Amino acid sequence: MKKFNICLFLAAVLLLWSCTPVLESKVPTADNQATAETVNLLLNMKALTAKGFMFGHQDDLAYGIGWEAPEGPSDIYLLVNDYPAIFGWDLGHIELGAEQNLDGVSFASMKQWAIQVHAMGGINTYSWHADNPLTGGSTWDISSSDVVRSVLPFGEKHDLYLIWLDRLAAFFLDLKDESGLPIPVIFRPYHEHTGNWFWWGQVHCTSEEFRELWHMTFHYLKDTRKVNNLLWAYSPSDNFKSLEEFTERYPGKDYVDIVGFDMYQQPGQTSEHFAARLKDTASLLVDFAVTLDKLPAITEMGYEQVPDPVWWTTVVWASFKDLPVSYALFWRNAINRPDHYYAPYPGHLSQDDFIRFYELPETLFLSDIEPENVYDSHSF
Ligand code: BMA
Repeated sequence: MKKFNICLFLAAVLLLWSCTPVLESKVPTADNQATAETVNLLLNMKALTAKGFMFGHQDDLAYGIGWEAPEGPSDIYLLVNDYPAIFGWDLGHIELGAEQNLDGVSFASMKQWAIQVHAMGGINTYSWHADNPLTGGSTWDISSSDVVRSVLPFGEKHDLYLIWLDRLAAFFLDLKDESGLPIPVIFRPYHEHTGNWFWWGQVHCTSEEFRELWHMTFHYLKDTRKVNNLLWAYSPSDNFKSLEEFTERYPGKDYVDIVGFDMYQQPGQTSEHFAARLKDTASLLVDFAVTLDKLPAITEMGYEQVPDPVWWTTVVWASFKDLPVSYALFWRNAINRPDHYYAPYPGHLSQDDFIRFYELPETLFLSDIEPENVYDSHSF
């Protein structure tokens, strides 16, 4: 009888165990402790690729052609009465404890704009042109190839670098909405690492060192400093032709949410040639993103001064119209460099084409994504 009872009990336990649904503990974000709103943002960005691709602009609210905040509000707004969906910012010099970034944008204002963008329903993304921690030079100081090694554990600048990461973390932790919840943002560190112009570039460190740099940054922010409002974006330059080349320095599936590349039309390059390259490279990216199960985006792009009057529809739109690219971030309309601008403004020769581009249903600006509330759960 006793034996029978034990058998019955074991059978019941087994049955119960086999019927209990396995709890899916894996969140879709690289950060397994990401806030609910951060997870929602990634899922909503994925869902939005079915609707179109989002237009992004660097430093859009800070300055433009002939104005600087508090004037504004934005070169894009002045043209189309709407804002970009994606707002790019750069954190270079946050590591120094400076009040302004390397382009003279105040970090205090940048925080206010991040809060404004979030409240309007837009999305913030941050790059980080960090100074050279070994030489004290700028982000473009490539005089030494020991820099990455020097900031890794046991390196001579490791302790300094952790202080830099503390300052970076403090900025992200300070991004709070009106109810005190952390604002989810995209972080795109160590960009264009397959080029050689930044201290973290390809010829200045080994693949292992680059990956270790990424892992260290990721874990320090996420685990030590509890920054759990970041989507992590990986953005090499556009010089890859195969998945092997694209992932040569890839930090790994658990460290990345968005994969992309940076690509610029060069002076003297025809729009036809550039459009063909952009389309091919974006198609490769989409294939890789599917293979890697990540969200594809053009993390930076542009054509300085946009000298082609129909560039927006014939190059940008034509390249992305059939691809599930999440967004394309166009670079800044610099206030401190008169010839250095990448978005149109009222009176620019490409303004009519940009308005046509804006009106296409599949180009997504703020008014297109705002009703979706990208920070809300849509019962995923
Ligand atoms: C570069 C240029 C520089 C700027 C840097 C960081 O591409 O726009 O003038 O300092 O980005 O924003």
